[in-house]
Amino acid sequence: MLTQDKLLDMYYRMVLIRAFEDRVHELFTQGKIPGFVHLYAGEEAVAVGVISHLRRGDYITSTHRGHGHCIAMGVDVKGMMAELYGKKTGTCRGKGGSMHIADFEVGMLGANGIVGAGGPLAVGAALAAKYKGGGGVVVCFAGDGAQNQGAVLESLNAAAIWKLPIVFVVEDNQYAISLRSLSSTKLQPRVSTARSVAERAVAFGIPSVTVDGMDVLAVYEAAKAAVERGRAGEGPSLLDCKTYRYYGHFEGDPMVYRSVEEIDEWRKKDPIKLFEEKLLKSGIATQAILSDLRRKAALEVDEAVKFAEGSPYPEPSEAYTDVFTDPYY
Ligand SMILES: Cc1ncc(C[n+]2csc(CCOP(=O)(O)OP(=O)(O)O)c2C)c(N)n1
Ligand SMILES: [Mg+2]
Repeated sequence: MLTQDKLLDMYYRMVLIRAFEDRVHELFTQGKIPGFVHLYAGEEAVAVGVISHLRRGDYITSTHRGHGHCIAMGVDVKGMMAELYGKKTGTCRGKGGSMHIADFEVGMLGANGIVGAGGPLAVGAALAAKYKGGGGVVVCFAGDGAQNQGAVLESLNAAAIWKLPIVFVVEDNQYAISLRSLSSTKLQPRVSTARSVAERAVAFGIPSVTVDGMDVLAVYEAAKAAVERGRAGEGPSLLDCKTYRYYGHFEGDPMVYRSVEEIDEWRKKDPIKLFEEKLLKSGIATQAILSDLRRKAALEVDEAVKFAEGSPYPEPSEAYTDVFTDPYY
């Protein structure tokens, strides 16, 4: 049974992700944030629904669209915003940017610019967790497009054969850049003839379930069983979460491959609105409590922007510190 505190904490994390992403969209448009940025707005229920089961010592691997995973894991948003600005006070001292935020302290093994690269990292972390004992679990977030990467398929196989404590979370936001990757049944398949990753998991002997990824409580319930399986040493599971990204693939994407009507349809199923309705209807929260939490999230993001803008860039002399690049190679 979820307590009121836990439910409101989940709500707060969702609105904090949304506030962060909406602000980053504005800041990017104003030219304040350099580099590539992929926003998670619309997909909040997936990260929060799953990560709400994790405890200290568990790990996640992430994607190029990693801000939501970071915030749900408890990465400090000031450090995240400074990282996006390329500042010295960033989570990775400004050297990683949006696509490479990692914070091992909270179990966040890193966003990743290489699609599918989280799979092998999750296998490694889960092998370590199994070896150490103690019931640690690893969650591997990956997109629908990533499911067609060889490394991800090999990771599913390795996890199954070694009975690793991994929850593979597919964030099926309907697109891999501009292509419908898996779920389209009406169109001629251009990427894969598989209709769902959940079906494909069966071939690996991995229990899987398809989940409404816009409903945080549905994700939470599905993840509960998967995380418990992992902790009990029963091996991996896969959650195929149907969701949608509100912004383009990356900031600056002209989005010619989808219609405004399609975006509006999904926005009607907004995960935050849906959760609000449930919290109000069940008497867990009042409008006043929810709007206070939204205000608190907006303030936290304001503070993060102030912090980022007031922070220095790394010195040119530090170009080769805190990175793995060998300048003489
Ligand atoms: C190995 C590799 N191949 C291709 C790319 C280029 N690329 C970046 S994101 C992306 C699509 C990923 O789609 P999906 O896994 O569905 O994630 P989403 O962006 O929808 O969250 C591609 C092909 C890459 N970064 N890495
Ligand atoms: Mg996708």
